[in-house]
Amino acid sequence: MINKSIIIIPTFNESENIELIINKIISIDDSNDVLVVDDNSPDGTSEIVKNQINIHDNRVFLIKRDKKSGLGSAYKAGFKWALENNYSYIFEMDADMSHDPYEIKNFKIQLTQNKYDVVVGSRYIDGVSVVNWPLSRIFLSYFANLYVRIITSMPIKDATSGFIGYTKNALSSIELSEIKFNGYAFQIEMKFKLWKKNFKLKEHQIIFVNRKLGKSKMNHKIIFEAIFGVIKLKINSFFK
Ligand SMILES: Nc1nc2c(ncn2[C@@H]2O[C@H](COP(=O)(O)OP(=O)(O)O)[C@@H](O)[C@H]2O)c(=O)[nH]1
Ligand SMILES: [Mg+2]
Repeated sequence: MINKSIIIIPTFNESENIELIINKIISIDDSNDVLVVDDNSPDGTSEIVKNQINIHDNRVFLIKRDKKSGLGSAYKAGFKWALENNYSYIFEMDADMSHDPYEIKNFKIQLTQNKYDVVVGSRYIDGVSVVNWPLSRIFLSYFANLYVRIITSMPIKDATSGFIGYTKNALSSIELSEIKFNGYAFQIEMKFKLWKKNFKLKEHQIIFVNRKLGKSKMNHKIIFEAIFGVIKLKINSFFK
C-alpha cells in the first residue's frame, strides 16, 4: 500500500484562499489528501470546501465545528482524524498561501529518505525569510522565537511555525488531551514535547509570504498565551 499523506488546514474565514490552496496541494502529488478543519466560518468557507469534496472524490475532507475555538483545538481534531484514518505522514499548514505547497515534497524527503520524525518549515534559519510582513510583525515573531529558545533551550529557530510535517509514529506519541495551548503556544508546545521525547526534528528553510487575501486572526490573547505558556512549559517539564 502506498504511504498516504494528509495536509491539515485549519480555517476561519478563508473563503478567498481555500479553493486555490486545496487545488495546489492535490495537483502537486497524488498521494496528498487534504483535511480542512473549519470553525463555522461566517464567510462560507465550508461551502467551498464541500464543493471541492464533490469535485475531488475521496481526496478532500472536512471537519466542521460549531464555533471558533482556536487553532490548537482545530489541529487536535485534525490529528485525531488523521491517525484514525491511517495516514503515514501528517502535515499542517495555513490556508492563506503564506506556506508554499511545493515545499511539502521537500518535507516528505526529510521524513522518508532522511528519516527525521518532524520537519519544521522555518523562517529564521539563515536571517529572516519573510516577505511582505510589516516590520513590527517580523520583530514580534523573531524575538518571540529567540525568547522561546532562551527559556526552553530547544534548538529550533522557528518554534512558532505552523508549517510542519510529522510521521505517524511521532504524532501518535503525543497525548493530545495533554496539549493545553491553543494559539502560537500550541505550535511551541508540540515541538517542545516531541523534542523532549527525543524525536529527531529537522528545520527546513521556507520563504513565508504574507497573505494577500483575508485577514490575520492573530491577537493579543494569543501573544500573552505564548509568553506565559513558554515559562509554564519549561517549569512543567521539570516534573515529568
Ligand atoms: N479552525 C480554525 N482555524 C483558525 C483559527 N484561528 C486561525 N485559524 C487559521 O489558522 C491559520 C493561521 O492563521 P492566520 O490568521 O493566518 O495567522 P498569522 O499567519 O499568524 O497571521 C489560517 O489558516 C487561519 O484561517 C481558529 O480559531 N479556528
Ligand atoms: Mg497567516
